[in-house]
Amino acid sequence: MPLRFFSKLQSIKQIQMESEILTSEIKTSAPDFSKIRENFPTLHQTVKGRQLVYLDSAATTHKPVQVIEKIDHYYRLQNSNIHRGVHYLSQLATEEYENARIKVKNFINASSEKEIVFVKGTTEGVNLVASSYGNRFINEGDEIIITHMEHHSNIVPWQLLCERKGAVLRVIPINDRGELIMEEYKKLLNEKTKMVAVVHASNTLGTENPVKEIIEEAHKYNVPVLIDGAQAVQHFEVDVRALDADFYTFSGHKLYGPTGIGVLYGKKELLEKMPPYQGGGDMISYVSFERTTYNELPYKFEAGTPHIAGGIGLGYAIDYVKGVGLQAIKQHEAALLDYANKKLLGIPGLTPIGTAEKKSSVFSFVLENIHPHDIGTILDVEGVAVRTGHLCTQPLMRRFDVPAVARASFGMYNNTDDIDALAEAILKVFKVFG
Ligand code: 7TS
Repeated sequence: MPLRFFSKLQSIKQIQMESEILTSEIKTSAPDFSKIRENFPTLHQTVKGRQLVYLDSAATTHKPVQVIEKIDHYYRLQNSNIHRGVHYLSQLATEEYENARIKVKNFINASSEKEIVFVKGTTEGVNLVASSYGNRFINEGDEIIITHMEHHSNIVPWQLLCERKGAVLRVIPINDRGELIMEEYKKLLNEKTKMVAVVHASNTLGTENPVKEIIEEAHKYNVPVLIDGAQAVQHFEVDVRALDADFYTFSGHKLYGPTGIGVLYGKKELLEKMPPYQGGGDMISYVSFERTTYNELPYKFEAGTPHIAGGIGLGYAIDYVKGVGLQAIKQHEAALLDYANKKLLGIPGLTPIGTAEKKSSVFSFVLENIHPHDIGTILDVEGVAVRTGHLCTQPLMRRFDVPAVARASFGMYNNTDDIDALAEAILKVFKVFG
């Protein structure tokens, strides 16, 4: 190994060790969430002259400095294309990227890293399955079951497939609290069902769906199930094998990692049967003008140069989340939601949207006679960042008979002061609108 590379490798190893020390430090003692907040530089700034209060983590989470530094480090010292170079940097980048895949595998307890396909995000994960599995195995008259609370990214890819194939979309209804009506689901399942695609936790309602039971029911008909975990993996532990999920997809940027990278988990036997999603470099084994054979899993589904820094960054985001501990994060966020319920539900004229018994840390609401966009604008002046609109769940807006909602969503770095600031800002909204 050339000397100058050796010294860089030493520094890389040192940074890795430091990161491990940091995460093990957090883990051995109960995490101090006020200290954790200090790790997120974006939060420590003023917006329009006010201290930023960030309550939009369901849209995207901020990134801890540990992840930002790793990405910076990658571009400074390791940048290279992967899977194709014998040179040192290429091998190093490949090792880091593949190591991230192993971290993902362990994070969701998949059986093999071959089952971990890197994609752009949840949206691409669903599109991959709808295109590849759907084109091969779903035909005219077949049925696909989704729920009334899906994000558009778990509706539209299936609709496109239905249009191509003449298949039919079926929708599991929800009750007024925003919970699935499981009896109706069981009635929808039949011999024609060829796929069930369900969100694990709703981005709008916060509802945590009983996905294990949903999967069990579908498997009675030998129907595969895709779980949209975009709002799950950052809030509680997910074990794809315990769930017996066939496909599970999530986005890195909602898990304290970079944008533009996500994961599609698929059971090996299913991925093996599926044709490639896109063609190009890296996904092939042999190419001639007459015939092409494809690479082994997971590369068969990863055409072209991937988001290398993103994959590596996601790996370190997973280290960070595991270092804090998902159990602790879950408890912390449940306490925040509890506090928000106590603080906000008492405000006259505020109606919550989504009151499921099992709920993750999302608080959507409407205010009497005030459009959610106006709420968002006033809150922004107060430095409080929430999301307003249909939240990419238009059918859900119609179900609750609202044009849009305002949504506060919490991450591990939020605290009760943030909720107090939100409550005060909501009172200002009422003042402004009389
Ligand atoms: N599924 C769910 C449940 C989501 O919440 C989102 C994004 C997606 C899929 C799509 O994820 P992407 O990373 O591929 O875009 N949800 C939101 C949201 O609630 N506000 O902004 C994005």
